[in-house]
Amino acid sequence: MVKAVVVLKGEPNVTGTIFFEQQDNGPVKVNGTVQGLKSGLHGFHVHEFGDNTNGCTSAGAHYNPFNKTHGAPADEERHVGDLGNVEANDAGIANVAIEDSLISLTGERSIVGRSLVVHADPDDLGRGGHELSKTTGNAGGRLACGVIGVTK
Ligand SMILES: [Cu+2]
Ligand SMILES: [Zn+2]
Repeated sequence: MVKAVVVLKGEPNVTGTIFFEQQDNGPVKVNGTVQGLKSGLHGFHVHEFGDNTNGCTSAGAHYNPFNKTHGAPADEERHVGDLGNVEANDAGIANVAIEDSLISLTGERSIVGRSLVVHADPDDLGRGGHELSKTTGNAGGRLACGVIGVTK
């Protein structure tokens, strides 16, 4: 079993902690909470770099080692980092429970050392018809981020 964790920080009121777990080469379980959000959907992605030197901007683009187009988690054509959306309730809390088979905690699709980013707006999953739909899902600003690191 490999485990990883990320602490999300950014906009003063937006915080979160997300845990990752993977058994052998199985799917990665992604669980945790994000607080301080506007209610509704928020894009949720692994971005390329584990670099927060200039805030979440330094995290770069969506993690995309195979040069694909942006998509939904269930799509064949998607970035490895495309985890879709999390949904915040009326209290601004998103309870995250995702299982994803494309991200990994080891090997060539490893997300360890990269950033997890929560966005201001919904990810349109590539289907919005906006000029940014096929690269970012037009998910808007980066509210909070953090670097995914190995834990016990
Ligand atoms: Cu993103
Ligand atoms: Zn993407």
